[in-house]
Amino acid sequence: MKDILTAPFMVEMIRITANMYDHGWDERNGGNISLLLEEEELAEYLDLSALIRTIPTGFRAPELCGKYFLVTGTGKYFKNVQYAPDVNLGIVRITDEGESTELLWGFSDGGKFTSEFPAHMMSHVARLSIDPENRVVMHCHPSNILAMTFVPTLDEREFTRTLWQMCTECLVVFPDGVNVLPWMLCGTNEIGVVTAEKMKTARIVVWAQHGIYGAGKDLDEAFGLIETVEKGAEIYMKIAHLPRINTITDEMMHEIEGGFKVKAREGYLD
Ligand code: 2HA
Ligand code: ZN
Repeated sequence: MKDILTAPFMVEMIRITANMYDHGWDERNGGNISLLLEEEELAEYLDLSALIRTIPTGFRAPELCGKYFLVTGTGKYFKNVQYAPDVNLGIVRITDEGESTELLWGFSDGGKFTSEFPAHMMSHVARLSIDPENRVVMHCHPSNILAMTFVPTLDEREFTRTLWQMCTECLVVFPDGVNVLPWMLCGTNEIGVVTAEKMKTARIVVWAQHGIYGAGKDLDEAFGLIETVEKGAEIYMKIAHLPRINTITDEMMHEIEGGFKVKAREGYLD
């Protein structure tokens, strides 16, 4: 059996949590990540019949039954993952129609997965139904996107268009746009259900006055998505109070569509 701390998925998870912390996106215990693992890749590192304990989920997700996730722990700090991965991360197998999990590695202080496990798992179900390659759901609290949810309307078309206008790369990186949820209590099944519904039409869901969810086929893609949305929001927060003399027009965005072979979300450009 190979050392799991050398597994590419583990190395990448440790690097990305440290990087996100360094970006200021994950203060204290803020943020959480879940990464879908393949049974074959995991079997090189773990005895998949050796279960440590079971942890109930409190929701149903039959679509995920038998699947494996590397996930961040509840109450754990991203800044500490690199120093004690086995305390701050865990690997679970989903069982009982999604109502329970079997812990196979990690959470070695008796901990459990993130309080946002419902939003993560339900979002995996939603994204996999659209894109079978999806592996990652990532949540964090970047300052500018959070700040931006106080200023313009939360109308998704308007919010998305504002971000697309902030840098040329925005339309290229997230042509599917940004979905937005009004403030809701986090850590519940209810916010999980509505987040997952929003994940069916875009890979980014903003939680007003809280943070952002991104999904992708790997950690880099989800990170890059969030990074680009946050850059757009940063530009917006720098200019929102100033008269806007120039902008990226819809005509220019149609040029971007042609040049980069991307298609803006239906009805979002004039
Ligand atoms: O606790 O970010 O949304 C971590 C969070 C909750
Ligand atoms: Zn959060």
